[in-house]
Amino acid sequence: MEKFETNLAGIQLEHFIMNAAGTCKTLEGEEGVKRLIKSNTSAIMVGSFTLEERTGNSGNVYDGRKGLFSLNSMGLPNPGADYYREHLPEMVKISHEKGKPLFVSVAGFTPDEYAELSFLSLKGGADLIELNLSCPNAWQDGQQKHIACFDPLLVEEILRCVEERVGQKAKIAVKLSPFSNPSKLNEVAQVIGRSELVKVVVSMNTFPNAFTYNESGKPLITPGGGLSGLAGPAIKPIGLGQIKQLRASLPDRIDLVGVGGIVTAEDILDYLRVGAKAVQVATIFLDRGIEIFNEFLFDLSAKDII
Ligand code: RRO
Repeated sequence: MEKFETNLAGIQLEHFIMNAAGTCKTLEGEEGVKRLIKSNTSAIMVGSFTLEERTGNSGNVYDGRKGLFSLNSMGLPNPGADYYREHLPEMVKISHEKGKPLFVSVAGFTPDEYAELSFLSLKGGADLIELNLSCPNAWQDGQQKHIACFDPLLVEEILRCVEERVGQKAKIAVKLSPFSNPSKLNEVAQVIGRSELVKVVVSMNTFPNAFTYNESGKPLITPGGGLSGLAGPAIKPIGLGQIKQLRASLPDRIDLVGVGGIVTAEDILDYLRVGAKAVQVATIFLDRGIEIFNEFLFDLSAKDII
């Protein structure tokens, strides 16, 4: 697998394909990690997790048309910081025993929460923290919470607070939403590029507030009146465009991870061609399960890659 080796933030990876946040189920315990260590993912991404435990949104929260798109409004279901404080060391241990780094995605509702969550994840032994600046599905009293990455000043403040708490050398990634406004993407990239804290940018999260009806003419997804995060093959060209723009805007020292609509080995190569060093998969993993990593690696072996 030598030709697939890569590294992110100086962390050596056996190959460049891993699961995306939101796909490793930790609500019921460490089972998600135990399942993923049996797979051929190169790293294990857990979370996103929040300070408080959350049951997540209710009703139909994940659906779609296989091969076209998925929609979700999970609403950050996770067992909260206390659970991670207790169980993260064991998750890290079993991942490391299988030679897989453990990455943790954290989602704060304030800059201080991002700082606290990063601190406790690093203390628990996580190899990399992914600051989820792009969750589209947090609703409270009928109001949708801000998506942090669309506010450059807020991003700056989050990075400042996290750096103050964990130090500049910590291995920190940020995960962004897709930007439809190129100047806004560039503005946020400038903020990130100025921070020595960020070593990796992950793009992209789901496209916020998509909507469709089911066969009975009702919103397909229940929470938020049906407004939900769009993922899957439909968004791949957007994902490639985000990585291409980010590669042009960010300093070379920042590694890029591409996510969005990967279904085939060719899709992975496309992300690498536009500047990603690794990729994450969500929808295809949820559709097809842990075997997907082996299938990608098998298909890639048959191709000429540099
Ligand atoms: O939990 C979710 O609803 C969710 C999150 Br945190 C995220 O970052 N992206 C997404 O599509 N769903």
